[in-house]
Amino acid sequence: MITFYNHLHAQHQGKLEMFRGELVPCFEVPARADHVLAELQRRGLGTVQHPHAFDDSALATVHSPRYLQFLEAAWADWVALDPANAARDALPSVWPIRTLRSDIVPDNFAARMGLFSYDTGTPLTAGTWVAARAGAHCALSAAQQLVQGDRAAFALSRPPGHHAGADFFGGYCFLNNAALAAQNLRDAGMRKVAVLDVDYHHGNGTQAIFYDRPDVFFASLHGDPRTEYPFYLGHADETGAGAGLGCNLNIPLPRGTGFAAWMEALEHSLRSIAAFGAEALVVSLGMDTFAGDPISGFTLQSEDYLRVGERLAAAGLPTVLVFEGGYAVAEVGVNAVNVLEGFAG
Ligand code: OKP
Ligand code: ZN
Repeated sequence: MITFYNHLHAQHQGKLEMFRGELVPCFEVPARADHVLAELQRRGLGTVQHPHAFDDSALATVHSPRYLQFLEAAWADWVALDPANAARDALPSVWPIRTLRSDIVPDNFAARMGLFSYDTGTPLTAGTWVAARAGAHCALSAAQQLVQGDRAAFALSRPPGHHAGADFFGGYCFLNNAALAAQNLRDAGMRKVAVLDVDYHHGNGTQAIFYDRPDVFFASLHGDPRTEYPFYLGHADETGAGAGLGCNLNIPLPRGTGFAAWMEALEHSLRSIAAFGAEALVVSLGMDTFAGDPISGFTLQSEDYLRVGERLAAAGLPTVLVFEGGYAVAEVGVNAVNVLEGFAG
């Protein structure tokens, strides 16, 4: 399987995120992707390429024009506020919650940050746009590989994407790589596509993007949002809306869930995807289900990921695997590449 590696990922390197009233070092660090690349190369699992180039219109298949304009200009706008800002990342501090207006894009940069975000854990940095865009191109390149007839392709990128919505960032995510891959497959003529999100955290961005769509099924198994990030989406009663009713499946699982129960939820998801009649599969491959993950609560072991890869392959669909979370940095390479090795059989 070909890997499209985001060679520009390290340009996004957040310093601090807000956690319980203080700024703490970011969990989402460049070393994560470096470990996956090193392990891939160590095992010789397929070729590694840089992403193809795409027009910015490719990002607009999922994201709104005003959000893309904001994101592209954000760093320059931040530094224009105060030249000293060049030494620190931008974090939002004010949001248009219920009863406030989201239809007017404010001239004030802090207000714009809040309009297009939902948490204080996602620093926007000097290289965020360049890195996130190249990451999106990895996902699009992987989708194109399927269109050309490959069985599977891997988008090895960061920052992750599944929390990013059509017009907002958050949860360490800026551009929704998995959604872009799924939409690309649709645009290339695949009639029905499924996104399966196995990251510990619910993929609220991906769900929202496809929620009323009958052509893209979204399935996710994740920490119960009653206690786990992103808290405000990911419940079992979210089954889709309008023409998309029945095309969304959430399986929230309690903190402490182990491999056997997790695997049952995976089975359920894949059966639903088969019943939907998907012609291709996009996997949001978060590795933060690992027992050693510092911000998550499931207890999967490294060898379990070989079984995960085998089960994903057994679905028999052309598959794009998109790297998402996983913050046990020293183990994330072995764990992710175990999925790929299991998949390759
Ligand atoms: C991104 B992905 C930790 C707070 C958690 C957000 C978690 C985002 C996870 N101190 N903040 O789904 O792996
Ligand atoms: Zn996650």
